Amino acid sequence: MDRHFIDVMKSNHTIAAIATGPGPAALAMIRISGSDSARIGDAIFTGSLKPSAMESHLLHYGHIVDAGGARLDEAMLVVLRPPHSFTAEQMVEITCHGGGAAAGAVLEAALAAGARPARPGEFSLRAFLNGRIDLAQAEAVCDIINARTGTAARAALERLSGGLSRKIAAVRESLLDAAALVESLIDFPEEDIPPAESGKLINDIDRAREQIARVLAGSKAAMVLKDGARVVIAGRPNVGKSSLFNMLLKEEKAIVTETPGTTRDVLEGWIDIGGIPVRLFDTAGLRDTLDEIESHGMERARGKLEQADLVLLVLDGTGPMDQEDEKLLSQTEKYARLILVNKCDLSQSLVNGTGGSWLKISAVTEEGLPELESSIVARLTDGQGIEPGAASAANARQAQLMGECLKHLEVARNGLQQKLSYDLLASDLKAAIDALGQITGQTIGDDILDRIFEKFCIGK
Ligand SMILES: Nc1nc2c(ncn2[C@@H]2O[C@H](COP(=O)(O)OP(=O)(O)OP(=O)(O)O)[C@@H](O)[C@H]2O)c(=O)[nH]1
Ligand SMILES: [Mg+2]
Repeated sequence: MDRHFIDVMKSNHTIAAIATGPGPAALAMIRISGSDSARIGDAIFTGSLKPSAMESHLLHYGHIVDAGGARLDEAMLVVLRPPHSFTAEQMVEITCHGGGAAAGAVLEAALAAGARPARPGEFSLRAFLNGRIDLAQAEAVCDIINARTGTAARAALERLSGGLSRKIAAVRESLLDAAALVESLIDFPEEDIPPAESGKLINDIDRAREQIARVLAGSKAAMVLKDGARVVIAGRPNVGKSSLFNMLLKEEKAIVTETPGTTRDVLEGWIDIGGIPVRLFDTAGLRDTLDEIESHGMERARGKLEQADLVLLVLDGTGPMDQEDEKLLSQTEKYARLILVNKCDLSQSLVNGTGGSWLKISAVTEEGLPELESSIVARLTDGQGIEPGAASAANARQAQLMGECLKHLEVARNGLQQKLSYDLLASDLKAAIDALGQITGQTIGDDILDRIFEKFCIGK
């Protein structure tokens, strides 16, 4: 069987990687971590001081050289002595010129001097294994790198700072105290257990349930902030879908004309709506048609509807509701949707037959835009809204573990009320504590660590 990726990563070999992205750039950064990092620095850096003689955290100018002493690039080098580095190990960070060639040559030199190429997430894994950050914080590192909006980055930074971890740790501590109390009661005959103890346990469990439920309740918003959402604009031809798309995108990307059937292909663009990264799609107008090209476009539009987190169904407010509108209203009922009545800057004759809450907008004058944006945020977050500072489960793994914790606590509470055995209670509490421990990484198997860290990028 293959050796666990984690086993390889747990070895303390000194590792190196380019931490910055590929492509032309002013600067690039190469990271080296492990007890040999300063020695490797000595072999590849020439300047007024050898890295092994440098003071920690002070930047030095010099050149990176190959084994024969030939200069590869100009560089700045810093040595970070343990435990004050990202990995809590000795680290060397080299800033050289950007673009693949210079950074690649510096990395090659570090590898030739004895470093091993780092695997994806290996620096973060070492930070976790060395106790610098917990697992929820390591996941937040990944989330910051992948954040598409400033708000999403801020929410991830809050998790990296330990916002979520502290909440989980506090509940876990209180449950550990409760479990200790239960252990002390196990040998008591049932009838001798003081009622005060049992009341305290119920209170402790209820408080833990409440706190975890609160953290879990914000998870929809936290996840949509992190993962983004797919929002699809759909409707009959000529109702103003492409105009709305351009307005939200703040760019004249889609062709807009008075001729129905203008848009054929699906167009897309990323926008920030209330901090949520939204992948917005403009689609071909839906109607009965014999035109082959238009039919293909409509097929694509219907495909996009299936994948949408939210559909913006656009109606034209200037004409009366017709059969096509009725048909689209019923066809899109199964999707999460907002119904928009467009062209509200012109005289209106559309009557809201269903009495539902339809939003009036104008893709020309931008009337109704703030209401539209806040409605989109509300729908995408199940009404929770966006709070980047809130500590919430930010991925399916964390949410699932919180759900498991709640389930075990509920069983424990019911058992207490029914005066079931304290042995059972102890095992329910232990299961709840373990679930929380897996969120922060105190109790977690190597296979799960494998799965989490392999998703990271190299150099992080
Ligand atoms: N006055 C006014 N005109 C609008 C508004 N929105 C769109 N229009 C006009 O309506 C016409 C159709 O707009 P488009 O955005 O191309 O409509 P569409 O739904 O994308 O049409 P297809 O791509 O053909 O399905 C254009 O002449 C737009 O200028 C609006 O809010 N007010
Ligand atoms: Mg269009």
